[in-house]
Amino acid sequence: MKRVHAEPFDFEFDLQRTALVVIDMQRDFIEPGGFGETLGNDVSRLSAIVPACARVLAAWRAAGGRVLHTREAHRPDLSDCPRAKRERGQPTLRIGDVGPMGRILVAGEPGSQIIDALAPHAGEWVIDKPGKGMFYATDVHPMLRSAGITHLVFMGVTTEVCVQTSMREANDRGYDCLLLEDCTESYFAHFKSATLEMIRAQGAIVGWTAPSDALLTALDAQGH
Ligand code: C5J
Repeated sequence: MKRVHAEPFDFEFDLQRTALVVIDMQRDFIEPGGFGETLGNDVSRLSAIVPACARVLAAWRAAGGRVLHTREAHRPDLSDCPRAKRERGQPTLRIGDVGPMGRILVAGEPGSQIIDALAPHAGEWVIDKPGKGMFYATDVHPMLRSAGITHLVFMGVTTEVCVQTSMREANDRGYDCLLLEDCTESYFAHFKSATLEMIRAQGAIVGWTAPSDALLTALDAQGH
């Protein structure tokens, strides 16, 4: 068993039964011209976590752990995009419209690709999800269950939207979940800090949080 010094108390996991989940580290959220920017956000906040995510990913792979990458992406015919999601707000471009990185938030378009620094390796799970949570309208639960996964370590964006939603869905399905504090980010600093607090409150009501160094120490990978 591995033990991570986390809050509100240590997080223990068996590497063979744990997956590293990388939420939506795709160009649409991290780079200018994508979905994040069309909503009026400063996307440069999110790219700051990429080096920490890359360090964890390298150490996790070196330890032999399973990896799941998600992308928020809709079918090209938008049949899985509810009208309410497409029409809400005043974005400069809507889901499915053509932007500088192809059609916004559509599977297979350049904007939906995971950024090069965190590109999936062969054999890693990669799923497109139409919702904010990774369990909604996907095969993630049976896929993880059939691989014997019981624990999840989360990284990715944005903290209070797709990361938190996925963690809450996972928690309700019985997974023990750890969120790496410096490997997640929001367009709004106060939303990130509030989310970290509410996850670990009340005795880890949703899960645990820890800095990535604590995970690297548990993996015996400091210096990777
Ligand atoms: C958002 C996400 N923020 N990946 N998606 O719309 O968090």
